[in-house]
Amino acid sequence: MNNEVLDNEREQTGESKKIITRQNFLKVMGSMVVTGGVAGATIPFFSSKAKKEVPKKSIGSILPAGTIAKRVAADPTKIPAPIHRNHAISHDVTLEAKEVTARIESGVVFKYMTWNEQIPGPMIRVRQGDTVNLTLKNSTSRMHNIDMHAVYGTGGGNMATLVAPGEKSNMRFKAMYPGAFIYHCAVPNMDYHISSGMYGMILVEPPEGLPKVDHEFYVGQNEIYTVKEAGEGGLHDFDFKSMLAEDPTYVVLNGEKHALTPDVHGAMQVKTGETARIFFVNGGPNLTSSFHPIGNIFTKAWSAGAIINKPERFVQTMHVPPGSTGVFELDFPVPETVKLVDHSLTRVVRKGMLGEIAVKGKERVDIFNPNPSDKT
Ligand SMILES: [Cu+2]
Repeated sequence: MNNEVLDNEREQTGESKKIITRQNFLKVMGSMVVTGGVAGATIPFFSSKAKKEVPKKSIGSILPAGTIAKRVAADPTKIPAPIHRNHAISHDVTLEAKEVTARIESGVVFKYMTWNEQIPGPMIRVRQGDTVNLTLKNSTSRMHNIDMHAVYGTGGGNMATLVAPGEKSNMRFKAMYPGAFIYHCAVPNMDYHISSGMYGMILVEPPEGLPKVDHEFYVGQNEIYTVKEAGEGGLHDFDFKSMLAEDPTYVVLNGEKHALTPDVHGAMQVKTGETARIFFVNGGPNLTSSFHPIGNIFTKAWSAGAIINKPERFVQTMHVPPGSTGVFELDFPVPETVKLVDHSLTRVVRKGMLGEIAVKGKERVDIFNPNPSDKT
């Protein structure tokens, strides 16, 4: 076993616990403010830590025969139901930090860091005025925490929720304002952790609730930075160098290349005449998404997830910066496949950023006729 492997294993087996104590964490977060943000290179802790976390060689650069990688893409339909309630309640929510070796695409695997083994992490749904008891459970060998943008409080709860390997942390907050908000890990290497999958959404419904739709889907975009080229087989180790250059290997919807398409886990399904609402969260950590439904339009679009604002109407492409969300409604008058993309199209063509909604139903040639010369 060479030193690189040993170094990596030390990091994996909890040496990070000694390095990042709560006290240390405070200092580091303080120095970030002093140095003007999280640019990385000016923060000694940040760069030395970075070196520790990146083995130069993959331990297993070729997948063992018969390896079946886990699914890490969240099912976009598995979300809490809309709220029909006129009073406040308390919610007990537990998020578990778990590392998962899973596929990015066929023959390519990556060591993801997740909340509850899914990307994006579970969607939390509450009503404005509700109280949330949030517990973080850490089943990994690294420190984690949560910065939740629905929280009034220091760091969105990042100090309160800081949790060491094998331990639990807890915070309680009242959801004071409505909207769809990101939550994300916010330890000093937060860009690494978010890129590896540690982000999700909390939806705080306004007291009157949301308009009725036929379907709701929950999806999230993030970048993955690896030491190999996109499509190169085997285990892809994380790459700090390409992250510093903000030049990802993959840009993905729900953590995997083409996860929500018939080729992988299946498209989202609707029928003609129905409506759908998409809850979209951009974990980033660095790239703004130009989110667009090919072959369709957002009939209503709430920028930044600010759902009590008047929506924009019939919008083709919406900017969703990292650390933000968008809420979008669509109509489906004709049968088609709607492709959800980031219209920075290299990310689609070469980096994997694509999901699909399959619309089944009767043709409406009065609206769209692909063969107008046909007499039928
Ligand atoms: Cu983390």
